[in-house]
Amino acid sequence: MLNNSKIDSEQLKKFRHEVTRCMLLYKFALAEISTKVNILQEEFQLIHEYNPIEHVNTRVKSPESILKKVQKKKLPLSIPSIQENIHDIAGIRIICSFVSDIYRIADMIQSQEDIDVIEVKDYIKNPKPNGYQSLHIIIKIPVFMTYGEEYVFVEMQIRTIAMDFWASLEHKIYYKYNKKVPSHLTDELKEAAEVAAHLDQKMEKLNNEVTLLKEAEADEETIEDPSDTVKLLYNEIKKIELRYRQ
Ligand code: 0O2
Repeated sequence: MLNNSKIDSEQLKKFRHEVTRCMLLYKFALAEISTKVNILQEEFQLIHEYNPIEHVNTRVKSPESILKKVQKKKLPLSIPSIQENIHDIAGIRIICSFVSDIYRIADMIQSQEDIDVIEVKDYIKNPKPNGYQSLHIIIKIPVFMTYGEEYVFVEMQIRTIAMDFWASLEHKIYYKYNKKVPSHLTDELKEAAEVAAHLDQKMEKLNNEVTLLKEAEADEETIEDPSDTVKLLYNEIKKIELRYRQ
């Protein structure tokens, strides 16, 4: 633990080494979860011919933000305490096309055997009073280091484009007004969150209709001549080969 007493150069070196090791752990944890998400995305695309993920961002929390959280939560200023009590140092944000995709992705991640689900906060079913919506999942994921395996906390935020648009604007307004947003703006933000949720519902409904139409069209496709089947399969294999060579 760090305190105000003098530290010598050996202690400082040790501290630097520990902090670097710790930051690397979070970086590797994010690399692992990103790989898992990429695999799900590609496989989903293959099976359902549709990509449920719009984009993915990862970040390691800045040292300033970590220290602010240490103070806010009145935690001891030590690396083990920070690792144990601050669960969002490594964060991944997955932006999905539709609300149903959020739960599909969440289920697929949560069912993986090497992932420990620590906490789920569903701000979609229960939005925050200000209107914030998102699905938050705190997981623990193993990272394989030279000295053995370490389980690392990662915060996953899964949301739609509309939820993300709202959250990023609200975040800007919150900091612009130094966390004291005038009440007329908080009211309007709440209203905007409801509009965003309505848009999500509407888009999902439209998408369901399009999917049904596509399924009906696919059922009608028949091949009359057997030699056409060979040509068709050959062309399909060529297309797949080209796609996976890229
Ligand atoms: P940053 O800069 O994004 O990292 P805890 O993490 O448990 O101590 P809390 O608030 O109980 O704190 O966790 P919660 O509710 O799961 O929220 C964690 C993160 O969700 C926040 O991280 C934000 O990224 C996001 N978030 C939560 N509420 C809101 C909100 O009202 N508006 C917006 N725009 N984002 C929100 P940080 O650490 O606050 O910030």
